[in-house]
Amino acid sequence: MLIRKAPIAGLTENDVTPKRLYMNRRKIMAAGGAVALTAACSGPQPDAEAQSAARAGAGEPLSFRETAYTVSDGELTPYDAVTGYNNFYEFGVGKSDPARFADAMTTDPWSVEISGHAERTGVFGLEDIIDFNALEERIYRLRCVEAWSMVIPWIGVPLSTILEQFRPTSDARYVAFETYLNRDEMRGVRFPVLDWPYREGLRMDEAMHPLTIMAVGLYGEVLPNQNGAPMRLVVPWKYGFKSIKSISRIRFVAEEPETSWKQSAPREYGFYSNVNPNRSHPRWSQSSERVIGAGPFTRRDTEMFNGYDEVAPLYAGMDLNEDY
Ligand SMILES: Nc1nc2c(c(=O)[nH]1)N[C@H]1C(S)=C(S)[C@@H](COP(=O)(O)O)O[C@H]1N2
Ligand SMILES: [Mo]
Repeated sequence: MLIRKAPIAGLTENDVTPKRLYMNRRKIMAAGGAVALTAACSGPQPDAEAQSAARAGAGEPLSFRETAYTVSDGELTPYDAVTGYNNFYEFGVGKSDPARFADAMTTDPWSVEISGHAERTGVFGLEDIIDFNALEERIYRLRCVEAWSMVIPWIGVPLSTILEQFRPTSDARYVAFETYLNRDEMRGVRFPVLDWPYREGLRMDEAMHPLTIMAVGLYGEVLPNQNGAPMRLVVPWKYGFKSIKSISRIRFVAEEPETSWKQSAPREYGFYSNVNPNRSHPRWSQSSERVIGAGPFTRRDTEMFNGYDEVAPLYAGMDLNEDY
């Protein structure tokens, strides 16, 4: 078996998920169904010490449960594309800038400020708000509004399990998120491409939807910085830009919050950012998407809600050409 790094004390070989093996297991799963895989992969839960060690560095292995959310039909995007072709403008606007420069970001220790309409607020450590013994894998397609997409095995927890801990009040109709901002560590924020810090938001029901996760890993490992370590949203039925990286602030608010992309170009990027193949971006079509990692000419038709039809009731009565 292929192990790049020595296993961490407390983790057995079974907990380590090298990428090649991962890929092979995925192929077996495609052939043999998910049930057998779940049995083959459920290992012992490592203790808390091993868990905090495991999250100490990008690329260290994480333990997680397989879940039924292997809802995407596509092949997994190769690891090198997932971690080498990124949007993280705080480190530059080039696709390879995040992989080159995001290592400068300090992600441990990490604290998150929780404020607004909730009974419990304050500053919390990453381990206080995420249960590293309850991680699950979700294979989701992330689609950028630039009309490309990737299929990524994310590791994380439902966002609802995080938000519930703070007991939001009935005034909390939206949740606003902010990315960490450090001018010494982020070479891209010298340029006013966006109004920093990067901001995003969800309506409360979108945030609490079981498909919405806070990811802490991918491909069985702690998130690399370029993918938004130590925690980032993944909202699979929306444009990738809703999936805000390296979150350091969460606010429960009554009004629709400002979001960075909408603020920078309101005609191009809306608050809802739902994948809607019928609504073109003003400068290009959204009807099909380039499949990253699959060769330059491989495209697929873009699906409404990225194929996650179960979210349609959230938008009943809204015109998604208007509320884009
Ligand atoms: N803080 C922050 N979060 C961000 C971005 C960013 O520039 N800064 N880019 C967004 C966009 S446009 C996309 S498509 C996804 C890309 O995620 P990935 O690099 O992990 O594939 O991150 C989103 N989250
Ligand atoms: Mo994007």
